[in-house]
Amino acid sequence: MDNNKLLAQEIAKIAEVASYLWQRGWAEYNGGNISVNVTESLSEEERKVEAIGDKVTLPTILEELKGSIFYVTGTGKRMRYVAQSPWENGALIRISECGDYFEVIYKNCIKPTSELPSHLSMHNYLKSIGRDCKVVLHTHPTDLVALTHSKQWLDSEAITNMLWSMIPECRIITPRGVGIVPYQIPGTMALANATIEQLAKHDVVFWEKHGILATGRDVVDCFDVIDTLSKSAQIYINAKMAGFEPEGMCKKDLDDLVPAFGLEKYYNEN
Ligand code: 2HA
Ligand code: ZN
Repeated sequence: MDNNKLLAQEIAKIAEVASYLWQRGWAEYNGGNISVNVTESLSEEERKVEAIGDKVTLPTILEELKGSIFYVTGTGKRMRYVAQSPWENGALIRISECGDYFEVIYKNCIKPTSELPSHLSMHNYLKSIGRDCKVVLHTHPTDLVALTHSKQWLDSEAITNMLWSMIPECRIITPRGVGIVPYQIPGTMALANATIEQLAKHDVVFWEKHGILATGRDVVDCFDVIDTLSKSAQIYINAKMAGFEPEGMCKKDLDDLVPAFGLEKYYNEN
């Protein structure tokens, strides 16, 4: 595993994104967590290495993730240190062949994020509906969390349309819009289940008064999605601070992006 270049590339991208989360001010204290399915980066042999940690029972059987391997950030670890030393602040875990427990297999026996059961249930769900998802990224962007403190924006359609209408890129990068989950205690399966409900229709979910969760194929892409949503929120908030209501792109300008950028496929699902 020490000489696996594909794995090293994945881990380098995770470290890169962890540094962005810290630099952006989205990762105070131990805020945020990352899980990435790296199974395809490992050889058959590497997938079978002996565990270095105990078996930890999962709350539900993960049918879709049997034998899968994830890099996960560690519980209580700081993103700024994940950026510097991903193997001191995260580990590879393997889901058992029956999908009923996980165990740490590499490189240090780091205890995974408190959100691990919820991340895994999201990976499991997205795989079950055929969505090409390898990454769950959770972070605390100040501007986006600020919006979730207003009842006005705790509405998926309202906040999606507002954020989309600030810059064209926003709709292009989040064609399924954003889902909203009312406040729940962090790390609970209640929060995970409410998030999964929203992931059926969206790739990005806002957790009221807490943070954002993005899912996708690539950890850098997930960062870009949150970064673009944050840019829209900053434009909105800046206009409000300057004392005017931002006009926003009109519906026609937003709708014209659909054929121009081939977004129809996202609206013809189900
Ligand atoms: O890992 O952000 O939601 C710390 C958190 C929990
Ligand atoms: Zn959080």
